Amino acid sequence: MEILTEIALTVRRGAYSEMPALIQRALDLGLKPNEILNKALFVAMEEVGVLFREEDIFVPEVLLSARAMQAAIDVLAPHMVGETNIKRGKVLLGTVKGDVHNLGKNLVNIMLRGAGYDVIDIGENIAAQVFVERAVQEDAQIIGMSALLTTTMGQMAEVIKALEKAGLKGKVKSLVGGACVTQGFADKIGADGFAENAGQAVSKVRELLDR
Ligand code: B1M
Repeated sequence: MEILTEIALTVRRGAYSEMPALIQRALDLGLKPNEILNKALFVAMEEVGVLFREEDIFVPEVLLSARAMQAAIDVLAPHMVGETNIKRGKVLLGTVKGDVHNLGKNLVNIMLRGAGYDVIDIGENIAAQVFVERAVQEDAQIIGMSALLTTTMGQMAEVIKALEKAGLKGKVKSLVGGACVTQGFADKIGADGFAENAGQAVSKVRELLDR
């Protein structure tokens, strides 16, 4: 079986313990991390999402698939992070309150670090006020928020309101992303930037810091 197909199937089966050796084999064969992400891991998670929506699988199976994907990301991460000593700026990153999805956020983290940014990942289910407090504590120039649920994306607006209330809107920039988030939504809530994927998050951060 072709290795990318094997990786996708392994994510779907949620066989996380098989993942590190499989990803290493793909890297040894000369496949690039981006190819593995785009042609196997993302494709598999999309399929998992469809199976879940159609109730062919349930939360426990989805959790195993997520664990398999994280195991793959852990092996890929050192190959995605470039060697750089230049610190270009600091980004505070988290998944908004009510939301525990973290794979996309973790990828954004890896890509930003790879591009030379300092990243403080404050985790998942983070309240608006905590985003702002930690940004001040850490002296971050950008707050990056991830949301995967239509029921939690509104929390991004709460973070922006909290920034406004603290007199920090414009000083600390906001970047939003996640499967349910769009440029239109970002504009509506007054976010400074929107990125569709982890690669785009890097160019957006660069753009926001240059502004
Ligand atoms: Co959930 N889930 N889930 N889930 N889950 C979705 C999102 C869903 C679309 C599935 C479906 O119905 N087809 C659906 C949401 C529907 C909606 O709101 N419209 C859903 C639901 C309903 C739920 C629960 C409510 C289910 C339940 O309990 N009944 C529940 C909610 C829990 C909660 O958060 N409170 C739930 C739970 C879970 C698990 C815990 C089981 C697990 C998450 C485990 C984990 O993250 N560690 C899970 C998973 C895995 C998914 C799917 C299948 C995959 C998500 C994923 O990790 N994708 C998902 C279906 C789907 O998205 N197709 C689904 C891979 C990841 C790399 O992509 O996060 O989109 P993504 O990140 C992308 C971009 O969006 C972007 O970059 C990444 C790519 O480069 N990006 C950013 C992300 N964040 C960014 C931030 C940026 C910039 C770009 O700047 C700061």
